[in-house]
Amino acid sequence: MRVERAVLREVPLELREPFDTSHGRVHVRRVLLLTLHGEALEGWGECVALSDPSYSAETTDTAWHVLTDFVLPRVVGRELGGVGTAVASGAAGADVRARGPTDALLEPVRWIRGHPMALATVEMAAWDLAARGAAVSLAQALGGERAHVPVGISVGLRSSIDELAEAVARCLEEGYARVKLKIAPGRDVEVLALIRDRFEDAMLSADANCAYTLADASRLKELDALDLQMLEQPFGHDDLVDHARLQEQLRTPICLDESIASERDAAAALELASCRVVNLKPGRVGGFVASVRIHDMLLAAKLSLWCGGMLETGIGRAHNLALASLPGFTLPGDISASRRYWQRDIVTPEHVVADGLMRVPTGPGIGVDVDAERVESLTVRVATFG
Ligand code: OSB
Ligand code: MG
Repeated sequence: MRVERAVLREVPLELREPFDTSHGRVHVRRVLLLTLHGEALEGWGECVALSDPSYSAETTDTAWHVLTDFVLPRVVGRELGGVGTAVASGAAGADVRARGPTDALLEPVRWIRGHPMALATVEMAAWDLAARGAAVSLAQALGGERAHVPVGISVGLRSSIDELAEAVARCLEEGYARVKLKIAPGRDVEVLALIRDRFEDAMLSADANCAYTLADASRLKELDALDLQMLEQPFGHDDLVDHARLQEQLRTPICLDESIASERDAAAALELASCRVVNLKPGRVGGFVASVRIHDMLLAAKLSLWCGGMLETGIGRAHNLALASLPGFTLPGDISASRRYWQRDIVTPEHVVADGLMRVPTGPGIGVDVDAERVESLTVRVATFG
């Protein structure tokens, strides 16, 4: 199938409540949505870059720049591969899955350094389009096996313990299998200890978003008493060595998020024993091909894996659900229901949680319908190619 046309839109969407982490607040999510058209079908991609360079170096605006000035003009008009053999599975399937339908499509942009989130927007939209072309679900195309995936929720920093405890109680009532709490220096051990006291049996984890250094090791070791499922990304976004040093001294498993920006980083983290768990976000590593390769590597090495989130709309959540249906994603992902962030999602049906599980869509491609009219009416800028 030829990719005949690409439409990139910026759609600012207000979160139901601001989301606070150790690196700042998000209230309006400036989402970039990409539509790839081919053979009267369309594939959707969502760029996960935040509006500021706090989580990673990319932003909504750098992604817009790279996509419109360098990527989309070179990709439109080119051939998209199929996903047929991947669905058939087996050794040949594994090979095709590892290269993906986008190998030839993205060949003219391989020289671009960095910008994985911008590139993943195209890569993932292309997988959606290719899966629709083959009339299979994205999950099937990627080699997914599960019809439902376990899901958790990420709770931002709160101004008081009571407010936080209330939020945790609500999440557990809503059925989330795991609750992740954001932490920051001065808002860590004592807060988590109080929450642990109130929710003795809950599966809890903590995410520091790079807010500590090795000098905080003794403080972080106090977390071992709290029976956390994991401690996510305590140290720098590009660190693997200090994480390995901390993991040696810590019983709580370390989970890396920001530090795993590529397949190479995942291999280095394995070699150095920097973590026991990985939070894989397809946008952060450049898309599904890299994600599936990392998945296969970590599964073989018996590391635990789960799919993270980036405050996505229902489009990005559908991509994540498809990925999380692969067998190596054994821990609950940060794949919360549409209503967690949105008054009204831009897809139907909305994503819902029941008993700690979310259904993986089975329709063609991402398996949800995009409310194109609403997207159009919310669009603040648009760029069309082809
Ligand atoms: O560190 O996992 C993170 C949101 C934005 C940027 C980074 C992170 C997060 C989350 C929320 O924790 C995940 C989600 O619910 O989408
Ligand atoms: Mg994180």
